[in-house]
Amino acid sequence: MDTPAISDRTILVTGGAGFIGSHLVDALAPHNEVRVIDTFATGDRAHLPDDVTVIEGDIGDPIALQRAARGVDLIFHHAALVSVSQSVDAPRQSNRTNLEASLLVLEQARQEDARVVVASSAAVYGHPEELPVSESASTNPPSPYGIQKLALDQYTRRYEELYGLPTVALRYFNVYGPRQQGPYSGVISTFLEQARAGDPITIEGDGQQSRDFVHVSDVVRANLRAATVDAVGEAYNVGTGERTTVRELAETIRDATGSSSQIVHRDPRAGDIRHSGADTAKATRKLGFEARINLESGIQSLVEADSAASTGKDVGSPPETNSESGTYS
Ligand code: UD2
Repeated sequence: MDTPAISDRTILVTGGAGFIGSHLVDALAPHNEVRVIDTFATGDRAHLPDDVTVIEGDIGDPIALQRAARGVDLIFHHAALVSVSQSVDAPRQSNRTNLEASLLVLEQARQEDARVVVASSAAVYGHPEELPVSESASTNPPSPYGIQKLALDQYTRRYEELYGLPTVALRYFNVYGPRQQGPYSGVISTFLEQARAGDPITIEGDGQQSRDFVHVSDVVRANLRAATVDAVGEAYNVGTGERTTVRELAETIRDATGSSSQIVHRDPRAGDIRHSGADTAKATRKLGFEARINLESGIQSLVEADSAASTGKDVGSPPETNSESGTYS
């Protein structure tokens, strides 16, 4: 199914200067009036196109949020404290952004009668009882981050039931791609950095744990579909349906970079989830979304972008490995 073009809308992207938000802004800005609210604590102004309106502020500040949301007809809510370990260290602090301030965003959407697409997470499932994990699986998050995302995910769906607001929650699996950076940025960017530097690639535990890695450009496409889908008041998995072990990932990255880094093992991460993988059937059927970029080509394009940056050449998006065929390989 083709991704709908969204045009001539007034749109707010919370966390729009962050990793996922800024890619979404890139897709929207040419054809819409786009506003971004961001604290720039982790977001980067350099990632924003010139023609967006930027409100530097916190979504927990009702005045700033009101100003940002006035007159919008669509809100993509991506502002969050994304670190699971930080949420364990300071649960109230992350709860303030991930839940309390997020409720302000939902209330503001209600005020403006705007559709809201909310960034939820595979973290809501906790340790899945069955794989792949479907949206109707039990939810038992072990971390404050997961608890906050689960509450937000439920609020998002209930806002449709209670107030008739068109809402969609997107449960992201492990998202990767350009602009992912910083200490909480995820295993792919960490391994790439280690491989490029020739440092040891550090696997936590035995490396047999697995994840469903989804490219940020696919995540953008899922958001664009959520902006127009008829089936609102729902949560959808956003993953590829393919699982890769951390060991395989380390080897793929070492090969793709041509690095001579050693692959080493250290202690497993406390509370780590062993396996995570999306059942994509509902998203395919009701959201009309299927991931198109497989892990190898996604990593390849990150490696090429890096060498192009050092030679000044431009590289496009990664090739789509599944257009409409339903086969993902
Ligand atoms: C991801 C999300 C998190 C939450 C969670 C839901 C990211 C960055 N985080 O956490 O926000 O939604 O899923 O369950 O997407 N690892 C290594 N070496 C390293 C770094 C990581 O072996 O240097 C391992 C780590 O122990 C884990 C796996 O790689 O088994 C993935 O780690 P991650 O931090 O990229 O993401 P995850 O799944 O913990």
